[in-house]
Amino acid sequence: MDKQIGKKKFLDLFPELVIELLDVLKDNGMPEDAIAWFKRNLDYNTPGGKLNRGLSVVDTYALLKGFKSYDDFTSIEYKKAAILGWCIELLQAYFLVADDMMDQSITRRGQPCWYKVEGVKEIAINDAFMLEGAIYILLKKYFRSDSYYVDLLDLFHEVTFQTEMGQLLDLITAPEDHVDLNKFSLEKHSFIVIYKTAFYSFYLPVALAMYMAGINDEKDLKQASDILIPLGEYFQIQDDYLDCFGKPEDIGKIGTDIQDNKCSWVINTALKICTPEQRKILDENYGRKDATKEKICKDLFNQLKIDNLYHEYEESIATKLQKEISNVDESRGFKGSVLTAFFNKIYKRSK
Ligand code: GPP
Ligand code: MG
Ligand code: MG
Ligand code: MG
Repeated sequence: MDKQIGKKKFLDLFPELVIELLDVLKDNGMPEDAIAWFKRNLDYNTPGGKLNRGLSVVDTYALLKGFKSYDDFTSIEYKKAAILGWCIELLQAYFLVADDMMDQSITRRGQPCWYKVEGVKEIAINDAFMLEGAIYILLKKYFRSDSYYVDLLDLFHEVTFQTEMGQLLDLITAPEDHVDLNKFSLEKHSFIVIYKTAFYSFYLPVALAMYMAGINDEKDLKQASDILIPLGEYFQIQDDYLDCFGKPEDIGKIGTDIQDNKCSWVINTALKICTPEQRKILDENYGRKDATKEKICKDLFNQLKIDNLYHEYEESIATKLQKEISNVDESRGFKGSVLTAFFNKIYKRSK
């Protein structure tokens, strides 16, 4: 399976899906300017990321079916797998448009956040809802008569709600006007990130591909989630680490976690090892909308050698996950290689 070809094929499908989605507005008699607005929303927010989640649906499906190249797909089979992938990318677009407003972020994927674009502002809230709505238009159009249609609907609804629960906890643990580092803990962090990231980014792509491939035994779905959820937790810990220590040109966004008072892995790790004097510095400087105070926190994180602890964590979780992947039971058709592929995509990432 050639990566470059895979990405190109996947991206090539997107304009076609946009046309089909715009047709729904046309069929409803929406005026030209509204159709053009929805098109710009779709184009600006959906395809510009790494596309890891979307591509994973196609790649996972291919692995489960034992395909060696994209030529092994029938054309409708490829299209359906890729549409499931684009549905996750739409879900992600929906989340990110909304998340950037809630986090008051400035840039995303190397461009201004959608709500920051001239003339958009709060309309972005409705735009986020419409990105979500697009998922169900596509699912209905392509999967309505498949036996697993209801499983797909259920899965999207369940995972969306899990993500919203995680986002809720993320937000109320980080109020803007009141910093209380006693509210934070690594246990709470783990809960937040599993809910706000791991379900939709890691379990969802694999579960979708499994349903489409007809490998849907509860035991196999559980085997997948038992490894993908901790893998997703590791991914969000990387996101937290990179928010503070990554380069904006690598990650395509400017970190906001310190100023946003986020319950991130970095602050939680610092709280665990800091002296009472250092704790006082964090109490007085973390979570303030002030670049000087942000810098004081960053300097302290460097002094505490958080990056060494991060690399230690990374090595230990990697070893543990690889061992678990090697123990996967493949007797019903599920394959450990699906999980290895995910692991390899994120291990030691810097963007
Ligand atoms: C990202 O966390 C969280 C999400 C994408 C879930 C949002 C859920 C909603 C229901 C809106 P983050 O804020 O750490 O991501 P980033 O660093 O990319 O802004
Ligand atoms: Mg954010
Ligand atoms: Mg957020
Ligand atoms: Mg982040």
